[in-house]
Amino acid sequence: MIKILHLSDIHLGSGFVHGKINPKTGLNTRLEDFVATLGKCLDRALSEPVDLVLFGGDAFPDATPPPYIQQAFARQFRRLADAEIPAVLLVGNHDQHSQGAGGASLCIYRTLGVPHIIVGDRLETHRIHTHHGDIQVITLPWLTRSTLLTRPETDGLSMSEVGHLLLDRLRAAMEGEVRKLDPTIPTVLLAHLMVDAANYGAERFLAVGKGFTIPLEFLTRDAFDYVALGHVHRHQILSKDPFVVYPGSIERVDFSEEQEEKGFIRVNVDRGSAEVEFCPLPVRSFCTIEVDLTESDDPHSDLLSAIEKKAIEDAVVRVVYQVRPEQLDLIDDADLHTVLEIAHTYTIQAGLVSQMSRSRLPELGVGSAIEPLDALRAYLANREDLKLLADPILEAAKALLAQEEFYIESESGEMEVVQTQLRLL
Ligand SMILES: [Mn+2]
Repeated sequence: MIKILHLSDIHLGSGFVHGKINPKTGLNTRLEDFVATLGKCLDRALSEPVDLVLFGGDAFPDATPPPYIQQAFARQFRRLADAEIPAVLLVGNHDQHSQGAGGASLCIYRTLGVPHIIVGDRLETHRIHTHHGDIQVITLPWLTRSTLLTRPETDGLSMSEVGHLLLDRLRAAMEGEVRKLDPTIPTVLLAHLMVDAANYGAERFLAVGKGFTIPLEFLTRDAFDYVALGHVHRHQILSKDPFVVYPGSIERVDFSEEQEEKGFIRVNVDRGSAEVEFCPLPVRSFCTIEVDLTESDDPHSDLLSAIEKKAIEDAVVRVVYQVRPEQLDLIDDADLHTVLEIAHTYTIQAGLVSQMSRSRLPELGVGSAIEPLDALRAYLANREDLKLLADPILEAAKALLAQEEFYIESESGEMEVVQTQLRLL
């Protein structure tokens, strides 16, 4: 039996907006949180000790992290190398450089020949020796259209035709890897991808408009004893035969992950069987306090009692409240800041609701669920000053939501967003 620790989506260097500068270290506290949490994962790997660590991709927010963030990451994984525990670092979409063959931030570990660290930046099978025998790990990094197709092959094809072609190629390439496998030792597929059966979280917005989804049956093959995934930030088990698992991100990247438990996976794998256990991590909590005070006689007290009901100590807090303009003076801002001081960081968003726009925008009221495009339409309809831009804004929003149009333009989400903004300008 081989003992594995599977973690994913570290995103070291993300979410600084939710932190503050630690005066003792000069570092953003969210970087310190992320490093501490990564440290806790690897503490477990060392204390067991496990035979192998699998990282499912997205080490940093992009392929060119600042040196102090690269170093923080390297210092942690160095602990595994020192303990001679092999680790496979898979390349996620955030790790790939947007310039075609620009490489990935993680490739430096291969270039330097760091012992026991394997970089998965292509579809490839690695046979790894561990203290409890050999295991084969197939790495499948984030795929883009240019990974498997050339431009002439895709000219004139629709997005869904390109998607099918890509999947055919991937199927053939994967078949080639599977046929080379040694059937007598355990096999793990380590992949950074979007499975069509997954529930998405923040990663959908962090990675606008690229790539394609993989059908679950592509992953549930007899050849695999465990399928270790990365990319989706919400932990989920998509299949139990074999286990197909997203550990989720190790820390909350933003408020969309407020309700999600964070952790990593401990796996025991043998040829033909696997046991998995989700191990929660004690991460900093996020807390949204949303309250409509427009009908309140004493908005300040009502706001305070809404805050009191929540556990805000050391949390990343956002207070969102709605008032009518004539109520605004009744909110004591200084008092509010005093009450919120025990939070790690906080933001206060006050929304002014005039009688007129309330009647015009009932669909945007607190607590009502509404499609993003309808919300945008309602918002634009209420903004005289944006009248001329309304159509292009809606068009760009549609394209972003559809995720497809911009995929044709370039491989990089960041660049695609820029293009959208340029179009608006
Ligand atoms: Mn990703």
